[in-house]
Amino acid sequence: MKDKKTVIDTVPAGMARRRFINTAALTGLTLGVAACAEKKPEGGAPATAGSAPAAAHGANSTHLKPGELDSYYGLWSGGHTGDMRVLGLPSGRELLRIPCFVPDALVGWGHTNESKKVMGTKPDGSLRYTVGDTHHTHASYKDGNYDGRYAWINDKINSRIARIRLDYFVCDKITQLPNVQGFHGIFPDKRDPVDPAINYTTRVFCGGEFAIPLPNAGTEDASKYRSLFSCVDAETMQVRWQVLIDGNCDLVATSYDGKLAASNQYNTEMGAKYEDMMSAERDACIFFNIARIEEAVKAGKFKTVGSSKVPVVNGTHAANKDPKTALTAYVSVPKNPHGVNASPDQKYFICAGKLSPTATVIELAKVLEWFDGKLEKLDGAIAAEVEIGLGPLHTAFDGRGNAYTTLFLDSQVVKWNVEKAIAFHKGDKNAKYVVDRLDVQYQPGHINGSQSETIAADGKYLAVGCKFSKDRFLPVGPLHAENEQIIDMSGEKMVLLADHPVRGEPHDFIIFKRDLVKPKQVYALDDFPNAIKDPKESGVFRQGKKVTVKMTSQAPAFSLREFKVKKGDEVTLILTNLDKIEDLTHGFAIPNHDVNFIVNPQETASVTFTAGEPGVYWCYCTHFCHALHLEMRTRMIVEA
Ligand code: CUK
Ligand code: CUA
Ligand code: CA
Repeated sequence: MKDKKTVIDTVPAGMARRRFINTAALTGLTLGVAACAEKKPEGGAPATAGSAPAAAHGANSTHLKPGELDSYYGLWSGGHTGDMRVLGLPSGRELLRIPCFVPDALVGWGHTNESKKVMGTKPDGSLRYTVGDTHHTHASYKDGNYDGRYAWINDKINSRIARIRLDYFVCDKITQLPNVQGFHGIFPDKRDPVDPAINYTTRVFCGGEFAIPLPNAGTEDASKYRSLFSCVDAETMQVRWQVLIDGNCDLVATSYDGKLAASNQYNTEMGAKYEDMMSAERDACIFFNIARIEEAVKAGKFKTVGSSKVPVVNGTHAANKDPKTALTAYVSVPKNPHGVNASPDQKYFICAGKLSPTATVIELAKVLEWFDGKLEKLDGAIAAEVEIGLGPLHTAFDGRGNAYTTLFLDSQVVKWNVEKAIAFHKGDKNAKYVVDRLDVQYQPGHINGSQSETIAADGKYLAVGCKFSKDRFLPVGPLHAENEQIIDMSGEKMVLLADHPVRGEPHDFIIFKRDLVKPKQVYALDDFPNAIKDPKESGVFRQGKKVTVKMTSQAPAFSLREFKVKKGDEVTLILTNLDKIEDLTHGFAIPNHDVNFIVNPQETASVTFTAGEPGVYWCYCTHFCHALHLEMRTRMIVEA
């Protein structure tokens, strides 16, 4: 293990000498992690001798003086908490959690009727799902840069995609993908492939990772399972179409011209066990020709699966042999690749090897030539395939021609130059494409740079999501925080700036300049059809056993000082916050009725519950809003 780095740096990266990780080496993989646990803390010493200390660079720092604002937003996937987290960068301060797939106690997500409608309910009114597993998040584009309209995030467990409005930073729609299990990669298109006037995102692509029977009626013969690649309309959030493929989808990326979407495939073997999934020496990166797929849908060349009405076109090998009509192209990539990322110069897609120590650079122009029948072999689209280190996963960019790839097994970030890698691949053995290596703590997964996946990549800050934090923070029992590290990427050498503990497990994130979003800090009353615009509309309105309570809040009082209902009533309580002042949020909690939610300035929210045992229940404001916050109460009197 001690010579690992030297070996990689000196062994010629010829195709014949590639050292794939085989099944036997999987044991080594686990051992590697264990060995790291015993590794003495190195104080973040850079991997390369001669990496200068942070002070010598001084270009960028994570330190902000009190009251100073961050210069970037970060949108972080929340992982098991099923939310999106908003961070300020470079400080790394967490500013907000936007609940999406999982109930949230602070805002009452999953408790209010409005949020339940977004999340989806069973016929009895209870939530369909209360767990989630978000991995990937990306935002809408215009002219190759973020336009601040939307962000999207996936839920792998239940194949749901959530949209976040970036004016209010709230989740406003959730769609479940039909006939998909393990929805993993997600990426919006960057413009329309046909209409040049549409220079912004109108579609979001979703990769299906687990193959299942289609339709999903139990069968043990895994060779019959298939995966679907889905396209969701960015505005309506309806599923527009799906593509039946061979193999599976993992991560997703899109070209800047809008023509292609790509997804790396680690299970072209279509295996059901991990040994089978890693039996082949090469897998693939699949490219989807968006315009052709939509022509096929228009021409009625599709089927449907089960009860779903979504058109499914055939993107399998067998149906796409002729490049001139092909909907898909499968470019061969070494063993179980992970991650596909589009470079900000708009020219390349980069797949990391995971079980191969390589990165594969695929040239967009060549893939398009193949679709035009001008490139005989798809392998000709591979511009480079070079060794970069062990366990490469995800890649970020600095806009200066360099790629930064996480090496899970090496616990490093490797900075490498794309054009030099191409030169090396073409035979220039003097081309030193590896620019720098930096130890990170430990076992990094996702990586992203400021503005990295846009044409405005600015190469300032790099964030790395380390899966293991081990000794980096105070011990807090068996469950460790993960370690999100911030790196100064502005110089030749990377400089580690800061560690940040995060609750597991975020996976993916994006970082963009703060002026790209224009958040509104107060709602408009008209945003809510059930708003109570005047305190005089307050009152208790009964229709049999169904009771509607209308109320407003204005610090430090609710418009009703008390209200009466009867035991067993189905009570719907609608609360409008008439305060207009920024940051003046009120809460509303009812003891013993499982009710607690907030209303932000000019927001309306409602809850429906069954009135319990007769008695007095002090409903109180849960959000500190006023000197008389504790006095801000109303009584619910439940009569027999
Ligand atoms: S996967 Cu997690 S480290 Cu779901 Cu994005 Cu690569
Ligand atoms: Cu209103 Cu506290
Ligand atoms: Ca494989």
